[in-house]
Formats: sequence, C-alpha cells, structure tokens
Amino acid sequence: MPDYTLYGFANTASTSTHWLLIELAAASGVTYDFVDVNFTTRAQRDATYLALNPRGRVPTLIVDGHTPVPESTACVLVLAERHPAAHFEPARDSPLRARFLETLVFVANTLLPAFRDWFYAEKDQTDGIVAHGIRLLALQRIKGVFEQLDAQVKEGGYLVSTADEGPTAVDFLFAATLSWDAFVDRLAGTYPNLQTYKSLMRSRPSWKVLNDKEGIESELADGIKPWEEQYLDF
Ligand SMILES: N[C@@H](CCC(=O)N[C@@H](CS)C(=O)NCC(=O)O)C(=O)O
Repeated sequence: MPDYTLYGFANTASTSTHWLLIELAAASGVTYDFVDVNFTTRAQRDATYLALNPRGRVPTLIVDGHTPVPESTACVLVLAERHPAAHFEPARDSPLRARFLETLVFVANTLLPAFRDWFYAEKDQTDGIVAHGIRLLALQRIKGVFEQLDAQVKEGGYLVSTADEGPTAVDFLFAATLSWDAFVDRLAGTYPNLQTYKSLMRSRPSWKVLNDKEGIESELADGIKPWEEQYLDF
C-alpha cells in the first residue's frame, strides 16, 4: 500500500498536493498513487468519489490508506507536518512559524475562493447574480493578493523563507495557482517579484516531473480563452 493516494485532476486545486508529493517522493522516499478524477466525464460526481469527498471536488488525499483529507491547504499542511525532515514547514519555535501560518490562511481564505469564483462563475452563480459581476470581483481580489504577495516575497526567495532556507508548503500551494491557465500566467507576469519567484519554483526538478505528469505548459500554450479577453486590462 502506498503512503498516500491523491485523487486529482491535472492543473487544478490538486496540483499543489501533487507537487509536494513529488518533492517528498524524491527527498524522503514517500510513495503515492495518483488517481485521475476526470472532470470531462464528471467523475467528481460519481457516487464512489462522493463517498470519499461529499463536496465533489479535488483534491482528496488518502493518508495511510484510510483517512480522506479534502481541501488543498489541509493536504499540503498534513504532508508538511508528517514529514518534518523535509522542512516544508517552519518548526514550532521558529520565528518564521507565525508568518507561515498567516500566509497559508491568507492564501486559503482569500486567493483560493477568488479563483473558484473566477473559474466557476457560471456554474456556481445563484439566481440574479451574473457571472460577469462575479468575475470582476474575483479578479479584483486575485490582483489584491498578487500585489500583497509580490511585496511579501523574500528578495530572490520564497513567501516566508529565503532561497537558502528553501520553500515551505505555502509556496507549493501558491505557486501552483500561477499556472492555472494562460490568463493567470499573464496576470502573474505583471508582478516583477512574483515573476522571479515563479521562475525559482519552476527551476526545481519536481516542477519538470509535475509538468510532465499534468501537461501544464502545453495547457498554457493554448493561450487566453475567448471569454477571458474582455478582462485583459492589466
Ligand atoms: N477550497 C478547495 C477548492 C477545491 C475546488 O474548487 N476544486 C475544483 C478544481 S480547481 C474542483 O474540484 N472542481 C470540480 C467541480 O466543482 O465540479 C481546495 O482548495 O481544495
């Protein structure tokens, strides 16, 4: 039995957990299976998947064959906690600890819901709320977070740590979002520190493995989607 099973779909909220699992497999010999929850066949709505994760979303991380953990932020935190030797979270007595937790919560509370609204505006809207309005608000929020994290990123380093200290779990959570599609990639490119940060994260050998498995760069090459073009005012 592998240490973990990740239920996910390429270049989505499961990608950060997948990225961290690839890191842990290389550094700590962690074993995992990846189960494709194929959105094109709406596998996220299958009864078998809903039994694991009643929210019908990815990721779901199965820990030690029995405990399903939904929510990408929880997944990366669980992995960092369970493998302290890999140093993907600052120790409890580290001066970086509070900043780490605060940044993790900030990304989880602010950026991830805004991305959900951006990508699912049509699907999730309730009566009387138009998708365009949802997207405008979501885009404002995404830009607000990018602006703050652009200012926060350590010079030549990561969100809460220097280049020498290495990335923490929140970097995988955040950096995975920067490649979610060509529009996001373009938007992130307008923030100079985030651009350097993205290159640093992508220089990791794990990025190449992740990219080969999830086809992220070929998805970016498909370009900006027609419905996104009206929002290109940055
Ligand atoms: N807050 C959740 C969001 C999960 C989420 O919205 N996942 C999307 C993919 S990015 C999903 O599963 N979508 C399928 C659907 O809603 O049908 C997390 O961070 O894990």
